[in-house]
Amino acid sequence: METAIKKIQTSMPEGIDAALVISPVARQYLTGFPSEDGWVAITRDDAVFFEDSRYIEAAEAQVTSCRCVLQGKIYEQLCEFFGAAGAKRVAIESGFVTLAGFENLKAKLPGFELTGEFLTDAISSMRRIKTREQVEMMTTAQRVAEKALDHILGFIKPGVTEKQVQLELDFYMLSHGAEALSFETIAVSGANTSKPHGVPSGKKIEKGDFVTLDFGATFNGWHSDMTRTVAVGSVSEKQREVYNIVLAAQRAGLSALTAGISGRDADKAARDVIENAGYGKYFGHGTGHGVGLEIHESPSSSPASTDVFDAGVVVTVEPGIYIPGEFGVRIEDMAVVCRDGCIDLTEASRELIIL
Ligand SMILES: [Mn+2]
Repeated sequence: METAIKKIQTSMPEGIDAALVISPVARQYLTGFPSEDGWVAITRDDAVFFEDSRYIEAAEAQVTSCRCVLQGKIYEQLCEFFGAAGAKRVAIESGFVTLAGFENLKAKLPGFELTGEFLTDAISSMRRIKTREQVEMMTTAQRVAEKALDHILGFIKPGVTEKQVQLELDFYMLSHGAEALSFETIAVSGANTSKPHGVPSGKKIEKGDFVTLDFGATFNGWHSDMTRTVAVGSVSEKQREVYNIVLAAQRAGLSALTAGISGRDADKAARDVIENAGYGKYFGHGTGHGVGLEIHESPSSSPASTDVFDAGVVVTVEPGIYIPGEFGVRIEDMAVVCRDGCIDLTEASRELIIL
C-alpha cells in the first residue's frame, strides 16, 4: 500500500519541490513513530526523518516509511538535503507554524522559498481517511474503554463522588491496555450533567441522578471516544422521555452515516429528532467530529460544516439534550463511514441503564 509519505510525493503540485513536516501529530502520522521533536523532510524522490539522540535508536527500529538520520545541526542538514534534490520551494504546515516560527525558518533556511500552500491541507485530507489498520487500532482502544464502562457500572453508587468515578475509570483504562487517556475523562452527575463538558467535582452521586461519562483510551496514538449516560436508583418521567429522544436522535444519526453525506446532513439527521420533540434549543453543539491521532479532527458534523464524508472517515455521533439546572443526556458512539452505511465501532449498549 502507498505510504502517506509516498502520497505527499505524488500529490506535490507543480512549483513545490519539497515539504518539511514539523508538527508532532503529522510527524507521527507519516512515520508511525510518536516523538516530541523531530523533522520529516520530503522531496519528490526521497524522505528523511531527522531525530535526536533521545529517539533515534527506537525510530530506526520502528520506522519503515523513510530513512532515519541522527539530528545534528538540523538547519544545515535540511539545507543540504533540500539542496541535493535541487529543491527551491518548500511547503511547510501553515496550520501549525507560528509567525515567529516562520520568520525563524526563513532565516535558517536561506536560499529556499517557504510556502504555506499544500502541506497542511494535504495531510489533513489524508488523515480523514483511515486505513483498515488504523480503524483496528481505534477499535482496540474502544474495547479498552468498553471494559472500563462495564467496570464502572459496578462502582457507581450513591455516596461516591464524581471525582472518584473519574479516577476509577482512568485507573481501569490505564491498567487494562490503554496507552493514555484520549482526553480528560468527564464524569458528572445530577444537575452537573446539563453542562456538556462539565468538570468532575467532589459532588456525591445521589439516587435519581443521571451520570454522564465521556471518556476514551488511546492505542499506538489512535484515540477512541464514547459517552454513556446512566441513571442511579430511579428516573423521572421527564428523564426517561429525554433519554429516549436522545437515543432516537443518536440512532438516526448513525443510520444516516454513509459515504457522500455532508457534515451538515449528518448533523441534521440527529438534530431533527431532537427539534421535532421540542428540545432543539437544548442541543447546542455539533452532532459529531472526526477522531484519529487527535481526539477532535476533521471532518465535523454540525449545522455549519462544509465537509463531505468519504468512505474510511471515522466520526462520532453524539447528540445531547441539556436542560440548565435540571439534567442532561448525551449518548456517543464512534463509527467508520463505509460506501454503503457505516460500521459502529462501539459495542456497549445504549439502552437506558438504571443502576
Ligand atoms: Mn466526542
